[in-house]
Amino acid sequence: MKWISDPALVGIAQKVEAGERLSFEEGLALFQTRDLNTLMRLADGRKRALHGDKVYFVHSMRLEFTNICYVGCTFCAFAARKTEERAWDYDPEQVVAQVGRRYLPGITELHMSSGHHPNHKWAYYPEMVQRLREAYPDLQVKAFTAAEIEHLSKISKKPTLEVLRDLQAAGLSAMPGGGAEIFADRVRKQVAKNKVKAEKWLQIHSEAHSLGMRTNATMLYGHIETLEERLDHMHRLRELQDDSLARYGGGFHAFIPLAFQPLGNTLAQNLGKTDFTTGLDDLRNLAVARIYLDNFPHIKGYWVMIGSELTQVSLDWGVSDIDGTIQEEHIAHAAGATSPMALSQAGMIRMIQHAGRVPVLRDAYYNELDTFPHVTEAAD
Ligand code: V47
Repeated sequence: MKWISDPALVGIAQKVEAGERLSFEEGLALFQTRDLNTLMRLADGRKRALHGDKVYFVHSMRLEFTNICYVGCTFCAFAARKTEERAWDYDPEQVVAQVGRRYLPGITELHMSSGHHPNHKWAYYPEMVQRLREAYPDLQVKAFTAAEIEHLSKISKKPTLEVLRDLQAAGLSAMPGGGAEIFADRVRKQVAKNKVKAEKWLQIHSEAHSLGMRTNATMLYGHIETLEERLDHMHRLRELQDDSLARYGGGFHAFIPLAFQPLGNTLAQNLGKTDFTTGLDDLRNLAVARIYLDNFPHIKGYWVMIGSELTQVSLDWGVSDIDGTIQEEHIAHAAGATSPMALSQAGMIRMIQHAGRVPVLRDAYYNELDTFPHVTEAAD
């Protein structure tokens, strides 16, 4: 390991290469090091030990059924009030029609998360899932963040476990990882004070795991959080994943860092911030996640928020999944994301192949549907 220039990483590198778990202090040393070459190599080693050259993606569709939301998270530029011209709100029939508008043959995953609508009744949600499953039986519905599940528990007056059970019975396949933001109280109070508390977010995911439902976890970084708070966030997820694996034999599929998009939201305005996260911060964050979250199968590079060029580079930094084709995305784009609204399957395959990796088309359950060849030439 003669390439290691930071003495603080020598012992850590030995542990990572032996497949041993890192302590909080060691995780922090990874965040603080300037020896990014070693960080990259360690993350890539872990990724290769798990998945070899494979990189996963899904042919997917995104739908936000409403942007009307009463919660008021300060980082959000997506939420609208009912009276605003840019507000939308689809009833279950319109949701099915919107899916029809975006549908392409071969799409397997429908990812939905939306605002906390002040007036929808509980029955709206299972009905929407059921109608979607009837109209598109091959679509796997990954929907409702833990924050939304808590909202549904309030309006239905049912415990969150029962809400999840009912939605699963209606056809819900999996849960996305949104609404996690940063778990630390100091930050949460400033960015999402009216939203689900950290403990409840974790409890809801644990409940979903107990029902055999797989979920994801996100972390919104690049605003007011410290590196310790990022690692604390990962630490709490690692603990829950240990517990879910031990008790239910499955838990989180993927961890997805979400780079703060700084336009059109009050958090950025109050901070006087107009700059996006830097490329190396994005890569470092992904690499630390890959190493620290040793019980997570996948770390996702989310091209919508970090761009497809950096996502391609991130395949050397521990990333094993690049989400999906998406079709239309509104949450990040409302806050200034400059990425396209969608990628084609061919574009995703090319991105992975030209990084020297093997593209694997998956579905929402991570079943492998197709594998594309390894290419040695970077040119078309
Ligand atoms: O919950 C909102 C975040 C999330 C901003 O599970 C912002 O596979 C950055 O959860 N800057 C929605 N982030 C997206 C999400 C997601 C994305 C990709 C894959 C998966 C998955 C989940 O976006 C929200 C919130 O945490 N968000 N505003 C912003 N200005």
